[in-house]
Amino acid sequence: MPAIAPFCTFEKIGAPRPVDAPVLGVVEHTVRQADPCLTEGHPLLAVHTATDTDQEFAEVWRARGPVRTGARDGIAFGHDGQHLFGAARIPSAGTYAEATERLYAAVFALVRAEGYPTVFRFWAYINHINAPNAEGLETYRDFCVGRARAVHANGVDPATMPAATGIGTHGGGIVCYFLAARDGTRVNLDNPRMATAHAYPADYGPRPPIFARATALGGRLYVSATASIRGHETAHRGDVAAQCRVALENIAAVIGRDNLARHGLSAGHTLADLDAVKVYVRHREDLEPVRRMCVAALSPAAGLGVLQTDIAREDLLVEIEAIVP
Ligand code: 3EB
Repeated sequence: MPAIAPFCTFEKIGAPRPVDAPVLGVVEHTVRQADPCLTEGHPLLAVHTATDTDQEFAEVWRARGPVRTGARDGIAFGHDGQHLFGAARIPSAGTYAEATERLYAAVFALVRAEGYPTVFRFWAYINHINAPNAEGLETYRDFCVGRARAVHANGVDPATMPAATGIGTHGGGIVCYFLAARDGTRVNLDNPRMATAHAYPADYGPRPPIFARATALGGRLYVSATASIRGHETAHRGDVAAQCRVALENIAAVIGRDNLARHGLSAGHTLADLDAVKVYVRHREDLEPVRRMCVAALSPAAGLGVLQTDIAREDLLVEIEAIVP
């Protein structure tokens, strides 16, 4: 029996948790940022992705048994024998490529050393993501340079890089967290409607983003932050409702039966199967309309968090990530 991959629930920050359900890691989406730390037996970090306290929630990753914690190269981690959750932060700086390369290299080294070689989900929250860095390069592109260098310098095949979120935060620097598995088969999925990110043309930056559109592991599907992109081009500039619709259509395409069959998987899912949905909205006035569109498309039982952040491309107004549990 392959191990069941971990799942997260969205809970009220500070709400009491049952003692019989150990926690692998917690990410608080809040109106402030706090460096990763080890507390109450697991890693905890706070990301400034909310602009109002009514957007706040805690993303709680459950463990399958007792959790051991540690820290290495600035990465705080928790692991339960099957899965590892790690978190780190790069402080505010004029350029990020070097520190990003070091951080991803440290992640690759950590998961090898601890015996969880299969990374299956990455998140990176980047301050001033659309602003130029000290050398005039957009900060998101600066981040992509560092990640690409780390992938190549460490002999990692770009096609093995899993689903990811690369998005804004109002807090300083870059906050990163990730999940890795001891064993189990990871299948990275392309989206038939979208170009493979690591094959984007050079107009999107000196080095491409490197992530999969979704990753299947242990019976679950982790869907990357997904936007209104067709091929490699932004669709519906300036129209948030149309962008939200295309983002949802793109997610439906990546989790659907045809796409899974193309990747050798036999299941098939629809938007009604999604849970742990995080919706990132660029402009405050778009929060409620986007929330309403997502509520209409999702199961009423789905965990849903709607946050206000900047997004990796200046012309993207909304981005959506989710899990098929
Ligand atoms: C895109 O598709 C939009 O750099 O890890 C989405 C998900 C995006 C992940 C990343 C970036 C990342 O190009 C941006």
